[in-house]
Amino acid sequence: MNNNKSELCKARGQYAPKVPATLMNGLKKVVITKGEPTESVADQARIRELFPATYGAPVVNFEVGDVQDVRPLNIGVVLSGGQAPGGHNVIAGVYDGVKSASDKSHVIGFIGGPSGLVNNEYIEITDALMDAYRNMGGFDMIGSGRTKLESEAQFQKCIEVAKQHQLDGIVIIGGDDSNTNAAVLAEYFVAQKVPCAILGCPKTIDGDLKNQHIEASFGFDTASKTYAQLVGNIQRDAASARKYWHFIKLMGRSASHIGLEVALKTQPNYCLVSEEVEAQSRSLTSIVTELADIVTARALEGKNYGVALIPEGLVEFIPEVKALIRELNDALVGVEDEINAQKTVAGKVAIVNKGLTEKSAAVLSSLPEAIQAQLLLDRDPHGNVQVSLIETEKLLIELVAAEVKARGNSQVQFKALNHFFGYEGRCAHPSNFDADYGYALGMSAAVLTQNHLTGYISAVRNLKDGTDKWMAGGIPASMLMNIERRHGEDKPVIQKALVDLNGAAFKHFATHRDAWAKEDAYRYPGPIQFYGPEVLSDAITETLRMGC
Ligand code: FBP
Repeated sequence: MNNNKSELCKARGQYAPKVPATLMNGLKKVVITKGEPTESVADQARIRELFPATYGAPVVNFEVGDVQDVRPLNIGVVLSGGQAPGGHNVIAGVYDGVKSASDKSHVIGFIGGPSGLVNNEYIEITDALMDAYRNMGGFDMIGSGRTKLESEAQFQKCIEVAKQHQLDGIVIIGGDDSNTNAAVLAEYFVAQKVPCAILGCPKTIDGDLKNQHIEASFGFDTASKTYAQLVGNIQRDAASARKYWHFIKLMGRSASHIGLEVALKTQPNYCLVSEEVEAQSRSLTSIVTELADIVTARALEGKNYGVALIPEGLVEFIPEVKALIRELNDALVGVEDEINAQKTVAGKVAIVNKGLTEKSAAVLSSLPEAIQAQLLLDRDPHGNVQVSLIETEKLLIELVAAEVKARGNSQVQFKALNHFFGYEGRCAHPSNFDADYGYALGMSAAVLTQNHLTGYISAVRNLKDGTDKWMAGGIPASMLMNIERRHGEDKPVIQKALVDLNGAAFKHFATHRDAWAKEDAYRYPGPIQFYGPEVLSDAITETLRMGC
């Protein structure tokens, strides 16, 4: 436990998260109401077949009322995947929730993510430990990991662990893949008649775990506000120094929600939205041409500076690179040792080329060597390309510089700096929104456990309105499932939410971007405010405000 607390940490430790009215009086005063049976978002017959025990469960809402069956609860919590501000508050919500039912309740935290659950590596959460992490960023209280729960042997170990600790519930706090794992585990536990609820909580800074029922994932608010502050600062520097273009890659593995949100907050000269790139089948060349056009037009107005935002996942949405990555994922299988033994990138490429079509081999060889090397790196345990390691911002600078040079206009001075804002935002102090939202999600998970509900994801809705109007409850995870092709197999997975090109947020951006490219319409959001006028301290994201 770190006792070297800054003044802000001390002050934030005292912050009491605001909770929806139904959760205000603890677990003894929350009853549930159940809606109609539900269906999955797609592939209903197949999902029903794969989740016979948990499919069709109703949406659950909470109401204030007296609970008859109040008992101590034991819950295990797991943090899964990338850090997101608000994670410690989910644990605090679970902790305070079960303690409000009985002071004999226990919470244990599994260490290092799902592997901690499988290997029974855990820590008892005490008052002192919990108090040290209330409203703090990061996941360092228990750590996180990306181990995929998929094998029967892992599930069996989870059962042994649940029985050993007499757990009433296990709460898996994660993104779409982790919540999918939670749903599969819930189904397995029911089939094996293990009376321990398995619940999910929507976490990810990427903002892509949302739908009609889950309005946002926690972490998106703080991360996008942190990046917006940094982008605003750079815009001011660019407008002051008037000598650099700044190419800024923003985290967000697949979807461009973060890029779009930051663009709405800061109004930069350029922002790519990967979903649009894919929808329009845009090539890398066309992106470079467009950027070079903007650089040139601004230079002719005497503005040899600007700011361009690039979503982290871009390369996977450019059709020719997407096809290349798909082929690489197969071509890399079985030749890892041979590739690792090669000392040069050219040597590695020569090996992998044997498994590529002529077109993809040509795309690979057209990329700078550093990018080739990054594309050949190992995939994460869920099979994802590690896009945070691919330096798309440098690639674009290199290609735009070459294009500008080829055009030969001496008025255009293209000097560019690259930035990647990713890890800077994932562990920031949670905004009030994420502190409140995470806490409410955790408490909701405790209520679901109290009611023996399994295979649910904690859900808090009406997030656009103040916390007093928030509605807490649970959504059956099977409702969010569809079948997708993963590693050559059809798998049930929670649908990832990409940017809706017909949504208000994207439309606002699309309407204004041409003006933003020419003028300096920069906005400077400044740092997250924790205190002071609510319009500042409790501001929600543009994405949420616009209902996207
Ligand atoms: P989750 O989907 O697990 O929330 O992680 C999101 C993320 O922060 C992405 O934005 C990023 O591409 C990735 O994690 C980075 O992964 P790692 O934590 O392994 O560096």
